[in-house]
Amino acid sequence: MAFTLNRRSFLQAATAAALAVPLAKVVSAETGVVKTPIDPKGTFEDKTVTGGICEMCFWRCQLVGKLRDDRLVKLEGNPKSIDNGRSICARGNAGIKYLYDPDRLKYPLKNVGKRGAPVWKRISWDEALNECGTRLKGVVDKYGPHGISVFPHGSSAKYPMHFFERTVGTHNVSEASFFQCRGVRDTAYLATIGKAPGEFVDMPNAKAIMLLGGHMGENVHVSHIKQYIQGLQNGAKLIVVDPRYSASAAKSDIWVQIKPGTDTAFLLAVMNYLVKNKKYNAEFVDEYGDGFDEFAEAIESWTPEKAAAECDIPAAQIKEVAELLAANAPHVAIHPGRHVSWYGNDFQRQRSLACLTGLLGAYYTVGGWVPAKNPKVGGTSWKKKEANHEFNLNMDKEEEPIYPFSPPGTPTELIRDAALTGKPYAIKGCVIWGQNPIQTIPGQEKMKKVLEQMDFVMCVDVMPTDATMWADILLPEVSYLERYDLIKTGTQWDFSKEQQQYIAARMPLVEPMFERKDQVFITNAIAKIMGYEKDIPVKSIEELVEKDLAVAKLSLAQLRKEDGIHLMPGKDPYQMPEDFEVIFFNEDLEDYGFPGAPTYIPVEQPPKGYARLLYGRVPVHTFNRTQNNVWLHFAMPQNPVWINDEVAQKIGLSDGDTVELVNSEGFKSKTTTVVKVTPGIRKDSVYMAHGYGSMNPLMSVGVKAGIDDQSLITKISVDPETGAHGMRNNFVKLIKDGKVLDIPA
Ligand SMILES: Nc1nc2c(c(=O)[nH]1)N[C@H]1C(S)=C(S)[C@@H](COP(=O)(O)OP(=O)(O)OC[C@H]3O[C@@H](n4cnc5c(=O)[nH]c(N)nc54)[C@H](O)[C@@H]3O)O[C@H]1N2
Ligand SMILES: Nc1nc2c(c(=O)[nH]1)N[C@H]1C(S)=C(S)[C@@H](COP(=O)(O)OP(=O)(O)OC[C@H]3O[C@@H](n4cnc5c(=O)[nH]c(N)nc54)[C@H](O)[C@@H]3O)O[C@H]1N2
Ligand code: SF4
Ligand SMILES: [Mo]
Repeated sequence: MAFTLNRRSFLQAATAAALAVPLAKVVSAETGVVKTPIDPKGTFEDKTVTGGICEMCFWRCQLVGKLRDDRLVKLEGNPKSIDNGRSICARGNAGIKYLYDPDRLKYPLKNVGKRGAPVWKRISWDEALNECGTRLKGVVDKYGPHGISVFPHGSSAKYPMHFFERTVGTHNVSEASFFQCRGVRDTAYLATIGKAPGEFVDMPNAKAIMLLGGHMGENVHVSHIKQYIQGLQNGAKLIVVDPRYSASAAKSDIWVQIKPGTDTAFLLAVMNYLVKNKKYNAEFVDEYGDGFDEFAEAIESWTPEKAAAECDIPAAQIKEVAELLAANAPHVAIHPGRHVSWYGNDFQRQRSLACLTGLLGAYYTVGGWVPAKNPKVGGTSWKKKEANHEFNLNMDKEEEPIYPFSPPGTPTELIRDAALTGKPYAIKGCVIWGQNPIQTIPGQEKMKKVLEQMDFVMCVDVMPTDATMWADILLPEVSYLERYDLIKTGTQWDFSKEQQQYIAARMPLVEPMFERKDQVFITNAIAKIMGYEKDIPVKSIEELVEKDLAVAKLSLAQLRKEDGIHLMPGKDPYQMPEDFEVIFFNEDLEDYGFPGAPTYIPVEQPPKGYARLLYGRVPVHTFNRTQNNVWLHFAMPQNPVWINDEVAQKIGLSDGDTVELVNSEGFKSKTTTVVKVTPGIRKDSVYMAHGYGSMNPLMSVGVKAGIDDQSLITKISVDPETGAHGMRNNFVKLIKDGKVLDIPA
């Protein structure tokens, strides 16, 4: 493979003094302890292997790996990458600890205890696959294909998801990336500009950037962070709307410390101010806008003063934000956000962001919203059979959609309610693949009941987690460093540079260890037993990747020659499609009984004595999936709960105090964490990082570290247009030394 670095030539260049130190044993004069400075085993030849693609999170940075004696000793960004380049984040770096984590799943396991309190027995792949196939077939035979539910996430879950959805024929698929993450964003922009927005903001060239609840720097996606930093370095003004003094707020020119849940009111007032003061881009709106007059009329009551009262911020600040955006338009990057499942009123907020971008004329323009134009590759997978709408839970009796702006799949709550009531039909089979529904979906106890009533639960994972405890059969998958996988495409994100596109396919950096298998092997074997052998599209994961690459006239062999990344000339990023329009007032929405113009829907406020529970990312973890990683764990072993300093003082809490949390519905945290006392959070809210507080004893590092925010998110709220979850409607008190502390108003 390319770039083979020679360790020996490095050593030759080292100083004589350094070489004079024997590589054998060094005995410390003080302690007498024998130390081996460098393990002298092996050849000292580090081999660099290319073609890696990270999946410590879903951004999929391109990697190279350094191998010593066939063991991966270091991960780095692929120098050829025009995406992340040589950089990877803390989590990406810690991938080697993930790969070699001794707690990882190694063999197929059968639960001979109870779901939730498993007793594991090692079984053979034949036995495991046979059990999965026959039990799932049993469910299909008895209840129909719709009797199966699927909870997938991640690149390896696509192939099995398509099998169950397209070939077996169940609609009951709930993807975490849609219903608990960005689905609302995608469909709200679809309803406004006809396209899901990604995170396509030309931040490097923006004169102003606005982040609404996005906290870049804590939320880390390498190339995206590079764009953001480049924008700031180039002098972009930064507006951050966040109830908390986030990493982004710390870099902002204007920090809007908004009252949680009121963002739509804020955005309506900003837009109304622009319209009333004729500071919007009238030329752009005339040319590309649709329904502008109805829109302007619908939002006209939103004066800065009215929104200021609702959002608990100064009216002058709303005007300041509007003026700053207008002064820099159209070169303004209004970030569409990513995790947008906040309150169950989220579609309206996302529509507002899309309309604001339109008012500023900031689509397909320097520094505005500019979608990546990626190269085409194939999409080989299971063939779609005719959809059977009769069993689509998102259709009512009149065949009208319940959530007409739902992202693909079925809203999670519809699946869970059907499973629990048996109406309109029973759901008795469950496939969990790369998702942790116990900690990802609100209503943990509800999720457990859903799993309890299943006839059969299978789970495919790489680690033991809180979700794997609910499996009857638990299958170990090869990790992202041990497998071939889906293709990643992208473009040069810095539009001031020569435009290029790239194609990369994930290739293993090391051989699979133990008995771990890949998605195609597992899915095909189950499909065969279930009677779908003739539908199987490919025999191996390599064949799947080869077929997809062939569409771009590429192959794995060719990619290997090109150090894992194929580069090609790019397109003009600012070229706008001919039929582009911004739908300010959407009549389809009206036809379905929703407001045609963005509308503010207030949320419930904390009851007396409680604070709202907010959550978000930390740089060194990805949800729960990295909690057992020894490097990342020690970088941030628990998730301190942020509390306002004045509030803390009143209730007698000091920085570092150990606390538990209890919510207004009586659910108490199962573990403890510490308090972070800070002026950087509003008095009506507390904040903690998501993903902590695992309860699986097989996670020897991450178990019971910090508090699981999801265990306190028990109030279920659902966005009426999309069916996606809202998750910030829960209210908590803190408990210290057994004493429940009331949060002062
Ligand atoms: N309370 C709360 N809930 C949230 C969020 C929040 O901030 N707070 N965030 C939401 C968001 S934005 C998202 S995207 C979702 C994420 O939700 P999930 O995708 O469920 O997040 P993870 O906790 O990473 O769980 C993923 C599971 O996949 C496993 N896994 C990792 N790699 C592989 C692999 O290669 N193969 C297989 N088979 N399994 C693998 C992990 O071990 C883990 O069990 O959560 C959402 N839910
Ligand atoms: N390190 C790291 N990076 C990640 C991930 C990870 O797990 N770890 N996950 C990736 C994924 S899948 C996603 S979806 C993104 C998510 O990243 P983001 O889209 O940035 O979402 P969150 O982390 O949920 O954002 C939480 C922020 O919203 C603020 N907030 C809370 N309530 C409100 C409110 O009512 N109004 C406003 N304006 N702000 C509010 C919080 O204070 C916090 O600063 O991150 C991605 N990047
Ligand atoms: S942002 Fe970090 S964790 Fe995510 S893919 Fe890139 S290196 Fe990996
Ligand atoms: Mo997400």
